[in-house]
Amino acid sequence: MREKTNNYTNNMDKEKLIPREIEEIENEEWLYSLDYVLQQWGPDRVVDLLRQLQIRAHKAGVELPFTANTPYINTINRAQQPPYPGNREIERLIKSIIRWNAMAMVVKANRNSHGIGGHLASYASAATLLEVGFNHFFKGKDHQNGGDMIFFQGHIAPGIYARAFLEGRITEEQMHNFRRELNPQGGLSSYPHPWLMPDFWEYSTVSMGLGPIMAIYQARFNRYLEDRGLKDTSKQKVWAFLGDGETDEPETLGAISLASREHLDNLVFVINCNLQRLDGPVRGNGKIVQELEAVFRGAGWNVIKVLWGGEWDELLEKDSKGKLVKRMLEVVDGQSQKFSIASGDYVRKEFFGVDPELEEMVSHLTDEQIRKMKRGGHDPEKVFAAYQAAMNHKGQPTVILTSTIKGYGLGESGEGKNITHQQKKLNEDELREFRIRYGIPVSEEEVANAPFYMPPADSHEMEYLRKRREELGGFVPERRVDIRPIKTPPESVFEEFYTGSEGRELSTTMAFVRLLSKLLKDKEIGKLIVPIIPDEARTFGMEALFRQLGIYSHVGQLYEPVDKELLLYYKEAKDGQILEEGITEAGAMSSFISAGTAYAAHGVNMMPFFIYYSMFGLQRVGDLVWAAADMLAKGFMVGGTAGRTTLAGEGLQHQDGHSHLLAYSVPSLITYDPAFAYEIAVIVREGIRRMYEEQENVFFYMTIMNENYPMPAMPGDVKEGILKGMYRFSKGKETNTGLVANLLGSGTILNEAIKAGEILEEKFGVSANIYSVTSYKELRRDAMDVERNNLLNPGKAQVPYVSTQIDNEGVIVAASDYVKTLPDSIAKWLPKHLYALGTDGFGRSEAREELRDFFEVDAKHIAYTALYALYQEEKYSLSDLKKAAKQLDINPKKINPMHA
Ligand SMILES: Cc1ncc(C[n+]2csc(CCOP(=O)(O)OP(=O)(O)O)c2C)c(N)n1
Ligand SMILES: [Mg+2]
Repeated sequence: MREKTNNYTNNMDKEKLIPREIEEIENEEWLYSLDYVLQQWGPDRVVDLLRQLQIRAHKAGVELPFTANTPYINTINRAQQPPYPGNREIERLIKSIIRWNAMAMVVKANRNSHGIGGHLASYASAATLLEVGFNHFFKGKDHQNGGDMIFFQGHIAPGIYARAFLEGRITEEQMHNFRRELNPQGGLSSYPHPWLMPDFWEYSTVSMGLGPIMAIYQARFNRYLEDRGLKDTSKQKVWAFLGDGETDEPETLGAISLASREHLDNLVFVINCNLQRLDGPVRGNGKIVQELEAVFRGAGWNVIKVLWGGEWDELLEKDSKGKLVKRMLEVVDGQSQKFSIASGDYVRKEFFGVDPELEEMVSHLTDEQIRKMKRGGHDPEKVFAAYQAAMNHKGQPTVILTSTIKGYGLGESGEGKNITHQQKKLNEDELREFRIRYGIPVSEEEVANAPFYMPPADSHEMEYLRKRREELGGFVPERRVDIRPIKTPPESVFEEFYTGSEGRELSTTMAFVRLLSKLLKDKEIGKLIVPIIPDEARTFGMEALFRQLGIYSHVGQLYEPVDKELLLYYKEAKDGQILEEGITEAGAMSSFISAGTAYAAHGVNMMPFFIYYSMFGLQRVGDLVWAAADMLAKGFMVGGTAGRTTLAGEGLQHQDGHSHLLAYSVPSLITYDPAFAYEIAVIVREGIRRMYEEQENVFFYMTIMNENYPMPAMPGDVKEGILKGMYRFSKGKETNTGLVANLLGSGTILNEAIKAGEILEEKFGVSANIYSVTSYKELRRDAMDVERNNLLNPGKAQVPYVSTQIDNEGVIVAASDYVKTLPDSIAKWLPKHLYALGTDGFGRSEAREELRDFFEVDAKHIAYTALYALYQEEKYSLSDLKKAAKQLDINPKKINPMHA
């Protein structure tokens, strides 16, 4: 950058010093020419000239520094601003009352229960951004265009409740019980949680970063519904309100290029740049707005900056030399924060005082007038102009970067302070000041109690508020489920899987894909299925679906695919059904959520099947899975290439031996680790029945594996057992020793248990009952339910399902391709000690057989463990056990895979 001396400007080229007067004359000439061209021919001509200048300079060897930035001023200037359609005075009054009630609910909550938490400062800074939306933009569910989808910043919830209180949707008792949901009179959840307030909240956003990424995929899913002819969503907008601090989350910015690539002009981000996060400034030494502008413009978004309130317009118009604009840009955010709460005198000296011409510019203003010059995000006219521009913009998503003050209006103790995020209390003086500043009609005696204020129902403000919402199609947010249940496809669709593969070898993955293809052809549900794949369709043998269904692309296929002559070519189509997301599990999970909540959001029963590498699911995008549960999303998560030893060769980062353990943590996730094709068919049918016919608020997780083996026929009527989590697959042969072992296996490791049973029977005379455990989680949850019931209702003891499965005879050994915690989690309800085998420890790049030996989950280790268990019961001698160990090639000196 340029360094100034008194009379010369030191240009980049240090040799040439331009006399200051000459520089100023040159500047004026060039700027005058630009003004002339703009006036004469309009902006396009200016752009053209600038481009030509750029080329000329480039050819002459002048390197222009890259910038995606525009000046640090409002994108929409005063002349372009539309007239404000609302009644500013009444809207201000409504906003003030909401501000007061939002503040009061947090203050009260913390007086009643110290440490209950809540936030004052974030809503205080966002109130204008939201109120302009509520009064003029956000469409409710009854609007003729359909409702908008609004992802509210999670911790501004008090403001949303305070509005709903005025709207008559939330009672005063509930307001009193903010963050006290267990209160018998009803309370309010801390943040947007559909699970807890299913008629109110739609999108869970408080885990920073999830709101924005879900909003992007929601906007894209709306297009998908439209392009597939399932619903007209063309007039519905998706809004995401987020904080500037939140943009540091990779999820916030990680998918923005999808939005521009897909031309999602139905999407608007509003980033509240109050320059602060929780602990302090977001970019004290930089400028977050400029940083974000460059990022979003670079990614192809329409960027609208709303930085300065109307009070600045006059000054900016006077600023013919660009000195004010330059000053606005050079002040770093930490300093801006200081200016935002400083006295007028300080701003005059420190902001304007750096240049006599700037100082002169404000000489007619009093200190008080200077102090009151607003940030853009607090000026409804500026905000309205930006929103309207966003609504009308075509071909690109829009981000509105708006400057505000955190804790706006909270007075001395909070406004713009670094501690403001955590502030939860106001003292009497502060309450009084707040009341005066916003003109709240609360009496002097009452003010200390921070009472809620509800204007009379027939007051102008209440009539105005209701009328605005009526015209916009009803209250927001509102979650509404109005959907007809789907009929589960008949058993005939699933029956081919019940009869086995007659010796033909296939994997559970192949069986699943076959089933999915069949369901996709089903007349009733076929079109509702949304197959979602990050980038491994070929890994799962799903490429046949490319041709059958097409890969969704809004623009169709603009090229001739290289494999066009093949039967299974890579077919993209505007009405394609598959969402092939590319390598983004977070994006794919967001699509799962959009599809899985479409029954509520759109009244369309979509059925997502999200198929991915199981290792990159719950571990990689666990927080999104949690959000899906909160949002009552439905559908099937299908973890492919599962199993620590079954996915051979791929090693430590790919081989999943714990996603089922992670699945335990999500309360409404029904989880299965099936071994055979018929189990998969039973599970998927039941999933459809429970989620779409019975409309239960659950979703399903199932792992599928890629080892080939013959699929047996269903051994009798075991459907109930499959679904409850366990059934006896085969009964052991009678042997003359009277020794019995019960072997429990899951997934592909069930085959090892079956082999172990044969070894035990043939070589050691131990009769082996084989059990398939499809879900330790289901077994455990049933047992926990029963146990708790028994505890609370003594004398009426019931027995958990898992306890009814194995009788007292015989030892118990369980093995799976997952960690030992799973079988251990049901051990206390079994009649005997359970010996668990599993894949604790890191994976290895190896072949299956070696891996199963390494992790001690192969047939020989299962058989040996059963003999050891018999020895422990004193039914097998030590010397026989040692002999057996040799015979089975068990190595006692082997390293423990758990530590290795
Ligand atoms: C993933 C995640 N990490 C941390 C938090 C805790 N948290 C809540 S609000 C907040 C600061 C938010 O700052 P910003 O996004 O700028 O919002 P503002 O309140 O300033 O509008 C933090 C760190 C969270 N909610 N989610
Ligand atoms: Mg912030």
